[in-house]
Amino acid sequence: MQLSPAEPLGELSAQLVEEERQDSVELAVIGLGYVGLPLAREAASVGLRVAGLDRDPRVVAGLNSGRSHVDDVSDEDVRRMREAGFTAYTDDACLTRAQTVVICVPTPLSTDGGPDLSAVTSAARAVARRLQPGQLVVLESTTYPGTTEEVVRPLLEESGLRAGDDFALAFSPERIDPGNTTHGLRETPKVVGGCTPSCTAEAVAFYGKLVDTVVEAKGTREAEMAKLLENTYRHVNIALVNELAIISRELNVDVWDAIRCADTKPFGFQAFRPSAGVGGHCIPIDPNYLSYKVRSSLGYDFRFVELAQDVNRRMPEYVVRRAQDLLNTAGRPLSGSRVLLLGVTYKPDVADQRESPALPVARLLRARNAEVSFHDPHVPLWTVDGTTVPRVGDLMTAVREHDLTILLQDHSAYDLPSLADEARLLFDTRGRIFRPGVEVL
Ligand code: SAJ
Repeated sequence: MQLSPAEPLGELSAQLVEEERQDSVELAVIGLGYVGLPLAREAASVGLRVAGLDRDPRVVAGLNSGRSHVDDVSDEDVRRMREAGFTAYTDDACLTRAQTVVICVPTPLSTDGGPDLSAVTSAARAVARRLQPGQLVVLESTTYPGTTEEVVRPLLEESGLRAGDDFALAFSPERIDPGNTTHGLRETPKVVGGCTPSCTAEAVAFYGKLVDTVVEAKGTREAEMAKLLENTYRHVNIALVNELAIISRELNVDVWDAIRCADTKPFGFQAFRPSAGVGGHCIPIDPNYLSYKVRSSLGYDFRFVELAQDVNRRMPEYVVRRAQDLLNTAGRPLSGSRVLLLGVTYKPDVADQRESPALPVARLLRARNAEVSFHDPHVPLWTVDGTTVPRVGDLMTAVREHDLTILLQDHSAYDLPSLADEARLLFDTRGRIFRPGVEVL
């Protein structure tokens, strides 16, 4: 910056402050995926200056060109963010200029089923290199209780700055629900837990600008555990109804009707429903963080999670066994039969295929020499173990031509009654079509 010597000191410092202010951003988001990008969008929409940091240059280039790669964020959203001053970077220099840094990187499972925190530690090291006194750092990535204190904090304090004294550090679980049109970031209460009360207060003040309700946790561990409780609760209860579905069939009980009846209870019950398996980036993954922490720190199994994993993981095989029985009843072996899978994403009306049960179902069908095809309005191309699965064109023609159609995801685009009318054999794993001739899970 060229300083003209003629400037009176007062104007000079004002100019410096203004230029510094223009360079500074209120928020830097590390990880611009389904969690980070909606956070950046909300911050930009309330007038905060936002920088985004992502290691993928294609993501950065796309965003800076006004294109979104996240289902729930439109290109128009990104263009508005850009007009509000949002810029994406691959270089972490932007972190120096941020008042608040939020880490929203993925926490997948490693090959041994434990947490893979490599993205979190890499992000924490980048923040440490740029850490400034007075900054607020928040981890949003789902992880086991203790990560913020035992993993992130030491990495940040390698900067020489102390959490709680020189900078603030907190954990705030992400609660982004892909495809949810009623509960976005602003409408979903945000839990925050800081390393110290002052850290919590700073995190509350920051999120208070973005969301309607901020909930103070006792500390980082309670905030980390709250997220795992939320998702383990779903995982365990989905496993419960999955096992109940298997048992009910043996007992000649319509489990779907039993769930429908139980769901009339206005308190103390939440309905979950059986399916071909539990997919997505949260529910089948997050509980493993808890069982990992229990096993590694306490030396014993978190049995609920282990059992739920076992039940949910067995659902694809159960579905294929039921398909085989259904074809046998029709006098056809599964081997050589043409089987059409409807819905290969992990849940209805999303394009995300992560951990989708369709994958193991297709794998098991192929292992039994079935000819597998698929249809999904959100998936133009699908490969299983490196082999492309044929995608049928006209759906009504396809269900007439295939020996068996299996409904895995009841996308709202599907005309289920017509499918039931036309299908040669239809196996509904989502409990949507109750009529004679249609097999339901
Ligand atoms: N599933 C069932 N039976 C059910 C509900 C779900 O088999 O009764 C299956 C789905 O088909 C899917 C998987 O479980 O394969 C996960 O479904 P989900 O409805 O839990 O959807 P997710 O994975 O998108 O979960 C998200 C989570 N949000 C966050 O982690 C921030 C979860 O915490 C939310 O509770 C959930 O959305 C929601 O409420 O919809």
